[in-house]
Amino acid sequence: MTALLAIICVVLLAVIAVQVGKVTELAGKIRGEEEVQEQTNRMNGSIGMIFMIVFLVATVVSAFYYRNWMLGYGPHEAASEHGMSLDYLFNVTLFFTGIVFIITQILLFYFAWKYQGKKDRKALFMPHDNKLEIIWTIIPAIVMTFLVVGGLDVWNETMADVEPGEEVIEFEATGYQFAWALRYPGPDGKLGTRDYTKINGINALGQVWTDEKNMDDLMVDEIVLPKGKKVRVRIIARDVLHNFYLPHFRVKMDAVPGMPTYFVFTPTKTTEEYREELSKYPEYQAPDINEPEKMLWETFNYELACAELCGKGHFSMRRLVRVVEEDEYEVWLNGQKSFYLSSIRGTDEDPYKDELLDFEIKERKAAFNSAVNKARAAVEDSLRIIRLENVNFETGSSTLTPLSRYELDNVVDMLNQYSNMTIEVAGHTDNTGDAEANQALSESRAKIVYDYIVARDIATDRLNFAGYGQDRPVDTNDTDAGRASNRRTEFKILTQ
Ligand SMILES: [Cu+2]
Repeated sequence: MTALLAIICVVLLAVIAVQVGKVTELAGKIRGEEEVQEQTNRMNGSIGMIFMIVFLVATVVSAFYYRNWMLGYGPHEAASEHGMSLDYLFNVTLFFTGIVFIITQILLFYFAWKYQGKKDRKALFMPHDNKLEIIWTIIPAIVMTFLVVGGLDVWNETMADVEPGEEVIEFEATGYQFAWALRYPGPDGKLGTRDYTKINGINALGQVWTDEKNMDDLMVDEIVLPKGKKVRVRIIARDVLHNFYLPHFRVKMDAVPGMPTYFVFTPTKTTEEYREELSKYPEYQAPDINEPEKMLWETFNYELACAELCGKGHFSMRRLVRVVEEDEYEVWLNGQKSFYLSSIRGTDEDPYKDELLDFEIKERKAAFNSAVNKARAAVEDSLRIIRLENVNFETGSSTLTPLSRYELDNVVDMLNQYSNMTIEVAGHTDNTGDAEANQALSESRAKIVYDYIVARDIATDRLNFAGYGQDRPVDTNDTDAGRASNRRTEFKILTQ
């Protein structure tokens, strides 16, 4: 129905246009072509003047009306050091081009009105005027020189890299369809190397795990930065062109596959300070549609966007940016766990799967020693038993897993330290399967541990071994967790 009405309207308008044309033609014939031409000229001139006034007023009024929503104006001062200079440069350019824009528009429409065609008016023939040429070449040239020189100065400041040895926080942003992978260097302050051939389902960046610098690198969901510190972002893309855009910091740089780019900037306002600024403007006193119990200024966040139309999921490349005071940044950074330790350690991807890292060896040794000290101090017999948490066997067999040797070495070290100590090594199983088989398995497992220790030059009269099968459970055999805790290797301090 609406479509039908619209079609009818269009047809009627076309009919009116044709009729007006016909009437004008007839009027021309009656009153004479020239008089009609003059009347049309007058009308065109006046309509032009009205258009000019409405257009200029609307331009200025709308810019004024929306000033507090625009980056660079009202509360939206730049939140970075170089951003202030960029905004200043933009405003200087806007000032000069604005003057030229308004003068040209006024002259354009005024001349069309003032010199409209009249019967006895003749056009002035002016093929060339040196004075005019000089004026409108020299003035723009001088203004342009100042703008370009000033602009270059700001450009060099904006694009400057860090000096060698300068203190800087560096992180890496990799754009891909459709998100950003954000990597921080961890406590060593250095980002580890990458190799595209290593990229797979869990190693999205192709980090090389044999490079020690990679082990403490963090993958984060949100960019957190301290106020007043220089930040350098390494920017790259994995598939197509993306663009790393932080509008509030006036940072914008292409992310190009295969060609690393960078941007250096210094945040000058924390998120809280920026919110505080916004709260002074009535535009931000309205409730947020998404969180009606909060005002717009309270829910403000800096953000990272992709400023390249990179595909249909482009919109989802938004990430939040949080600028905090330096001590809060330290707390945040220390609370993050390295990607290697949380997601790669122990998996098939891990080249160190079958060995412990230095800090893990130290941690386990400390835990073992404290258990030994506790047992040595105990009076009751049952408390003198130490469970070997990190001694494990392949399922159903008495083959030690590669990582078990570290714990067994701790046992050897203990026996060397307390030269009068004697122990009994004991194997236990859960109640799954045949009791006799379990008995045999527990015995052979205890024997393997015994053999390992004896092979490390501990006298055979200082230890013996026993298998107890499923007879001495320490937990229920009805749950997985219970059975796991019943399958165990332990030793008992007999004399110390
Ligand atoms: Cu993108």
